[in-house]
Amino acid sequence: MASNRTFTMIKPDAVRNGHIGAILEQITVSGFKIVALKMTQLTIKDAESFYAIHKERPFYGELVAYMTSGAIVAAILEKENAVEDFRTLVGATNPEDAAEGTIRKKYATSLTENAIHGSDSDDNAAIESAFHFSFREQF
Ligand code: IDP
Ligand code: MG
Repeated sequence: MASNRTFTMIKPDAVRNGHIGAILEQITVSGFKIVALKMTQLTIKDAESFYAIHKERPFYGELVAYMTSGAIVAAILEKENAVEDFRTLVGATNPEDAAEGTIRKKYATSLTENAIHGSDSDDNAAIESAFHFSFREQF
């Protein structure tokens, strides 16, 4: 059964470019309820472990440098079929390929600096949520 929660981060480029409010608005009008929220900054160790699955990829160093370059906004979102529906709202990894109206199409800077993260499975949503939020920070 699909879980009803997913995890997101508004990434440093979107925070720097002043898009926190617009992105949170688009998320909530699309039917997602925010059940955890914080502004924070990843350490290099945080980013390396969060993206450990990409360790062997050529862009890993660039990705870690970018993700630690400024503040992020982390959130847990609730909606029926949350993981899949949120990936649709976020759009393709490369903003040039992202569908019209998606968050990456509207707010991403480049393939690496692509504005927002969305968990790719229920298991990863749970792992990533626990990475950022204690039990009492999840409502
Ligand atoms: P996703 O965020 O759409 O799930 P992943 O393949 O999991 O995409 O990649 C994680 C992140 O790494 C992307 O969101 C993007 O910031 C960056 N990234 C992915 N592929 C590339 C690439 O080919 N070049 C540079 N950066 C990339
Ligand atoms: Mg991914």
